[in-house]
Amino acid sequence: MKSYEVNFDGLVGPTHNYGGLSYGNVASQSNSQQSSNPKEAALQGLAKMKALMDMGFQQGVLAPQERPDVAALRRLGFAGSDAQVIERAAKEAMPLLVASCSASSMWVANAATVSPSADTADGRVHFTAANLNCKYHRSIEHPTTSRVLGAMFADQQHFAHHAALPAVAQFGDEGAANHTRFCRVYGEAGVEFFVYGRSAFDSRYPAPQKYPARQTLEASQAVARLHGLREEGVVYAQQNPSVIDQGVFHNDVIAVGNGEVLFYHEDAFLETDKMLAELSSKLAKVGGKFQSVCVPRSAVTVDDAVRSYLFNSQLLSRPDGSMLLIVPEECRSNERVWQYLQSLTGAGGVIREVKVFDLKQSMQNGGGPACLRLRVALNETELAAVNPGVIMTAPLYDSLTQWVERHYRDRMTENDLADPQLLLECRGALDELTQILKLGAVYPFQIN
Ligand code: SUG
Repeated sequence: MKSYEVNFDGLVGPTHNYGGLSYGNVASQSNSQQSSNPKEAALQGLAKMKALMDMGFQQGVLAPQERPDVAALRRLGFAGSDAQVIERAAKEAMPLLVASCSASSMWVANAATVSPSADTADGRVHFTAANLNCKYHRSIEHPTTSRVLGAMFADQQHFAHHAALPAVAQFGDEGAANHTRFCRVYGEAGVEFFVYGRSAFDSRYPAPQKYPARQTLEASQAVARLHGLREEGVVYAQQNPSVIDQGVFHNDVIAVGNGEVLFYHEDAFLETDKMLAELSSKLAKVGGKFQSVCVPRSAVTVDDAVRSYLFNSQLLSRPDGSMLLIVPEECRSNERVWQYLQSLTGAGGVIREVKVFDLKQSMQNGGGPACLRLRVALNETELAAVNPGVIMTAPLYDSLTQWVERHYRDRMTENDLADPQLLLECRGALDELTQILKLGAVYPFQIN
């Protein structure tokens, strides 16, 4: 049976802004308080989805969340009408209003961890929504994420959904941003690779000194158990704590894998050789031939990687078995990174082509091409069971583009977030979106 990697991209929501909310994420911190352009952000994302679809890849779309999140503000004690809740939060606790307005759900690599049916004990595709416990503005995403994923992958014969892990830092889980799957063919059993930043229950593991390690070993292990993965099909590795302290807040900022290939930076992991050997032997047991492409620090420094987002790229398989790398524009403007990419694609290895996309609006908050997509490997039968409303087509691209043009503002600053009109605008837009994507009622304003 045919199988595919389907990329579901997060549609950027209408409140996209630079709140400076993510300590440890260099871009988010350094662009804090700049004015943003939500319309441009959404169109840049849609252009990437369309381009991949046009290249022949399976592409889907994941809806944004209801923001401002008035219900979250109410839980923090702001009361009255919706307009009063926003007004009071703006007056008394602006940072909380900003957090409740973040469009951060666009980075759907953090929405969930997904295990394809060939890896799981019950032969279904398993999803665990990420608790995103490290940052308040992200920790409020998972209830709606679960409803949206449930509406996209509704068929219980093929899809199993798990609630987010307990909402404490010890089980901090950031989803697919720290999870990669290696396989020979998408529809066959593979090896799932979980990368964690620290252990919450075992003090022998080192930890970063400056910035938080968002993913714990215990969270990764819990996800593997929930999904029914075999021990032989799982590899755990620790991220190098010193790169977390240099701004590598997720593994997908320093490594990316696809098929039988891992593309990674020399400084990405601890005990790299041991980890590579385990990946290689476990992949061999399911018929795969592991291949690693290491980028030496002499060619690209960790700082270059963090600034250019070289590794936050999408590594995609082409029909002839070679691979294509989708990188952000920032890779072309970094001389060393661009030079490295020229030599990589010219060397006759597996990665043959690079395509550049302008995703500046998202990049300025620390979200590159790979952050914007959630990969779901599906066989033909499973793909047919996905809600067809969320699969990208030329007409869907047109409707979404027009929808963005109609509803999005082209400039947003902190002051705009305090405007109660924004809430009405967003709800109107999202109500229409759920009809376009045939999701049914998924947002708090639609179900309460
Ligand atoms: O969680 N930025 C996101 C970026 C997530 C990128 N995802 C992956 N690497 N997979 C984060 O730090 C910034 C929001 C703000 O500052 O307005 C933010 O949430």
